[in-house]
Amino acid sequence: MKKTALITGILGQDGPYLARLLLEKDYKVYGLVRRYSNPNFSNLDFLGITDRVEFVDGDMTDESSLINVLKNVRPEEVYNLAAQSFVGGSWDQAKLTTEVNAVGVLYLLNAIKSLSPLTKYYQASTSEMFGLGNTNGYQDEATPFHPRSPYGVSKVYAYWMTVNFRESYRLFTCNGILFNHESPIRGIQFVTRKISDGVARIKLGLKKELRLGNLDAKRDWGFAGDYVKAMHLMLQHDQPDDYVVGTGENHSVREFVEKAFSAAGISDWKKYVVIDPRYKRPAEVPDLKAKPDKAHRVLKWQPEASFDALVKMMVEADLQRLQ
Ligand code: NAP
Ligand code: F7E
Repeated sequence: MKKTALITGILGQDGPYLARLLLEKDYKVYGLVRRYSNPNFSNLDFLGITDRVEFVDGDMTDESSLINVLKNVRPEEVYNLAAQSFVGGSWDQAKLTTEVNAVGVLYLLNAIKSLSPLTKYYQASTSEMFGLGNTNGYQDEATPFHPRSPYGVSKVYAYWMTVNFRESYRLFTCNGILFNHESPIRGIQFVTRKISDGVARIKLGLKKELRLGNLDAKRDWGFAGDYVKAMHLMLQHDQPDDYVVGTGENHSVREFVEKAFSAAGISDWKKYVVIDPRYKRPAEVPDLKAKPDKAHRVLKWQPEASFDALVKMMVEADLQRLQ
């Protein structure tokens, strides 16, 4: 019998990489899609797997739709990747962000508890929960949370609900506390893809400048294709637990910009970059760096793509797409 998995957020960045991994492992993959007149399957198309996923209708803000899906599918594994995931937009849409990222998780966990209590659950937690929190310059599972955005706050609620359902009802629930991970199908609003797309357009003469906010922020950037392997490993372990997942190395936005222009053969990046206060945030997370020792030790997980390889992969993909 094939294993079955339900992925929420199947049309985003991580959903398609995870779906591809599970299909390679011979899973039957269901993807939760909310109602659209014109759903956008381009990220699944990019990986060539759209036809191999079975889509089910549902919305994280509509409890009855999640109950129906759980009743009909009864998956062995649920990967909850659905979210309003753009930090920068979460101040303007704080209520929506809370309803999807926090209350939606409560609906999903309740549905699992009532209808399919043996289902293993993965919660897409995030380094944004740490915010200003750090332990000697890095973040690990013991670092206190100090979120700096409505997004970060909503994810802290979801994190603790995931822990609480494990402790209260003995459900198999795990938090993957993932640091930033990117790819050629990263959403265009996020800084890495905004840069790779902008650089490719400048290179091809389609654009004259790239407008950005805070270049000093530092992030621990990895490749999404590596990170979905950690999600899967968490649910295969014999005990449910929470894990920090990152590369252990960080870089500033400025360094990403420099490398991206250089990958396109442009050396004088300062000529093209304009600092625009519209892209600065009311409260910034200045510096994130993972200490993923537990994931290395317990899950035997290691990232493969380097920072340089990631930047190059993204710039080359955007050049190819635009050409
Ligand atoms: P993403 O590209 O923004 O994808 C999120 C998906 O959630 C989208 O497909 C979106 O659907 C779906 N969604 C939004 N609201 C929904 C709702 N009300 N009901 C059902 N689905 C809804 O995010 P990602 O980068 O793949 O990240 C996956 C998850 O990991 C997110 O939970 C994110 O917060 C978390 N995370 C991401 C990172 C990272 O660096 N990428 C790091 C840590 C944690 P539509 O396509 O219909 O809009
Ligand atoms: O910003 C700075 C910005 O939007 C990174 C999400 O996946 O990862 C992501 O959240 C940094 C910030 O990602 C621009 O101020 C400068 O310091 O790419 P980002 P994020 O906020 O780190 C975490 C782990 C998640 O969980 C989230 O879901 O870059 N920055 N100039 C800019 N950021 C953007 N977006 N646009 C700019 O023009």
